[in-house]
Amino acid sequence: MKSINQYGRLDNTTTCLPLAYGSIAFYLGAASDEYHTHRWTLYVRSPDPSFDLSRAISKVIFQLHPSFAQPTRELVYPPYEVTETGWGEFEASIRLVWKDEADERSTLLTHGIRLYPQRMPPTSADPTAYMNTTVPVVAERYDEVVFTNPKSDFHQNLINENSELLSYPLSNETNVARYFRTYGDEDDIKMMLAAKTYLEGELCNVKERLLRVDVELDDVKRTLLSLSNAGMVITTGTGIVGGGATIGGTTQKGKTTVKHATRRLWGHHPRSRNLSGKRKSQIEIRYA
Ligand code: SLL
Repeated sequence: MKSINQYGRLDNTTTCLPLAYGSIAFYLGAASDEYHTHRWTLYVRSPDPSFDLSRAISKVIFQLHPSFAQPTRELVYPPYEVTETGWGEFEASIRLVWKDEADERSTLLTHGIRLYPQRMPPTSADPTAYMNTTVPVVAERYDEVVFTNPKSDFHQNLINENSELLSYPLSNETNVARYFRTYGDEDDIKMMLAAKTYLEGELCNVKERLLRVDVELDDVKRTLLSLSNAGMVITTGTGIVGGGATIGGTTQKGKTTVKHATRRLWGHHPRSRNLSGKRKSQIEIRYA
């Protein structure tokens, strides 16, 4: 049982409110006015599409770049969003003003509105070719606001399950809500599995490369051995650049000794784990 203190707040309690906020920008095409090349929507929403964010928020104040007419935009009702046309990227701020019953200070978020895709295809000679009028540039962040020892009523209001449908659309813009990404365990697990598969593949490649190098090394040694048997004095040193590990054989005149270091996949010197280091062979041949 949670205890309520003299300020009407719950002791030893935190309430977590997940949020998603960001921008979705559409390029308006080559024929657009140079000051209005993009149409973008800046928004804050609940990552859970069935949660009514107005249960927590009394208003959202978006602060745009001063080049916009009336750069301060206050939204008292959801969906909390501003749609504009413009030409440039800038850092907007989003102030969340909590319900009076929360008795909490407002929370300030910042978001860099992005209009241009981050990566341009390297082969495109035409800079507008990578700008697409149908696929928007989405920049969204997931975050959680944590209320420490919240007011009891506010806490109850946030944790109560609500299976009713929202009384407002997720966005007033056609084409925006469909780009809202979903957050959930299922997606996270899929992402982690994909990452795991990728890493396993990379590991396999590295192992194969190491095995190939080992085979090459054996070839070099065999060649050296046959040369030395043919009457040459050879000294060899083979190591990993920067790692300093030496795996190799020594051959003396008349008597041949080849020291075979046991080589495991990762080498036997801790620093030979530096896989980016290239193996370097130093071969010196002197005629007897
Ligand atoms: C830049 N630092 O230089 C940024 C500023 C400002 C963007 C970007 C105004 C549109 C309008 C607009 O797009 N401002 O005039 O309505 O890139």
